[in-house]
Amino acid sequence: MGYVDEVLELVSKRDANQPEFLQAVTEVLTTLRPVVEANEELYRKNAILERITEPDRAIQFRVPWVDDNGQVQVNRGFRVQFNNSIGPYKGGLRLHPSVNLSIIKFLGFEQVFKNSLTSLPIGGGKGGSDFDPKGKSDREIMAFCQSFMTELYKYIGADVDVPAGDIGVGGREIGFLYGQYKRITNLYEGVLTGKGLTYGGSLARTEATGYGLVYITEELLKDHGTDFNGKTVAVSGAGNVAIYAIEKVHQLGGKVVTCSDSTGWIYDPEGIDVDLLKEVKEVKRARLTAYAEARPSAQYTAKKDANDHGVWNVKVDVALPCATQNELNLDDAKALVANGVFAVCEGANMPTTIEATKYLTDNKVLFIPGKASNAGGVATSALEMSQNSERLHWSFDEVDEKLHGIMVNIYKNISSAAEKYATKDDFVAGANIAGFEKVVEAMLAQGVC
Ligand code: NDP
Ligand code: 2IT
Repeated sequence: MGYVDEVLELVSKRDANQPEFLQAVTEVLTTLRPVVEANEELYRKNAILERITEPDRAIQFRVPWVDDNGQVQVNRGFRVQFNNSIGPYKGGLRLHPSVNLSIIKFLGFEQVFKNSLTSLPIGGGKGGSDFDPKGKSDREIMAFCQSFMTELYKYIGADVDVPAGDIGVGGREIGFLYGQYKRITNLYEGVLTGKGLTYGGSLARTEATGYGLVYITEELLKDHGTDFNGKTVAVSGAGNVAIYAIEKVHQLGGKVVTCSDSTGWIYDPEGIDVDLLKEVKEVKRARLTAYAEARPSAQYTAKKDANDHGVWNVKVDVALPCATQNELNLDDAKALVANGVFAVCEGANMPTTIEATKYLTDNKVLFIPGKASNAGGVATSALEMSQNSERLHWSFDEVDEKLHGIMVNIYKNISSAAEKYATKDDFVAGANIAGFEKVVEAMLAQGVC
């Protein structure tokens, strides 16, 4: 049996009850075959694949907090510090009832390769909790965040591990988390990114993941003789990544006609009104029904169940999944192909199932995986860390220009790795291989650790 298959078997046995983690490991290791086979003796001797699939540590803790009725609630908190070979652990915190160790490990594993692709010095980690922020008052959110940080602060630091936002964690939550870290440690340091602009945040971090996704998609389109002008685009999600992806597509001359949340989705043939969407989601924290009520051209469809992904049935040129993992399955891929989709680029982490990815790429749809196409968020987090270290503040245009350059560079690197080791335009292999090579070189240089 080859080395890749041996390690896949080992991980499947060891983590049999972690389906999302196994999915991510399978997707990465199977595409690494050409590189692993070329270096089999060296990698085996140094147990590179065994080490890269096992986190440095996984911390789990109790998060007790008091709700508005005076009742004590208990949630489960996680921080998985996956690999710090090329820099301090870096990755977001997710607050969603579905969060468990499997989900945090898959996200931490992906983050290792993504962060490497940014070309900036950041290792991979992820954390979060099964706390559900929906319907909670600001005071309850603060109580939860303070309790979460009261445990988390022991394991993080500006040069150790730097968390940020993810699903359910935006500016409000980062503010409460930062305040508690500062209060406990008495340190004013860049321990979190995505901070507010008055206390060390970076301009353009809010926009960065969505903008970065569209910058790399634009590069892909350019490389294939076209651009966003006049293109119709489907976006899923209606959160941070989705909103700023929609905004940038519109700036580049495309038209986004869909968005969604966990209960329903919008089809708006006139193009999504991004200012209205921001008002509904960022200010009012309301459902998409509020968007449809305020916008005559919009049609709202309630989801029948969690597997109802109506947005992928709309005829579009480009699809940008920006909600959550496994939200684009084989049936969705078939619908997109039947409607003649040209490119699918992932804004979310692992939104496309392995079968759907294969179907899309077998049918010659251009496909960029999230670890490359959503890396603009974490890359701009690393730029926030740089600004914090030098105690300076860069302009919006300066950060945005750097972000653009980083995304173009990622596109170049994943394209050339695909051509060198796999086939032209196999960006899944290209992203995994390009991300892996740098981490492995650092692991080998640092010896057994
Ligand atoms: P937000 O919390 O801002 O938005 C998430 C959106 O996805 C919401 O519209 C939400 O709907 C929907 N959603 C979340 N979970 C589910 C679910 N289980 N089923 C259906 N819909 C769901 O998160 P972000 O925009 O920050 O994150 C979106 C994706 O992008 C995630 O995969 C995240 O890991 C990834 N990502 C985020 C980055 C960032 O910088 N924020 C960077 C790189 C990747 P509802 O509100 O109804 O739950
Ligand atoms: O998945 C991701 O890359 C993020 N949620 C952003 C992480 C970060 O540290 O900015």
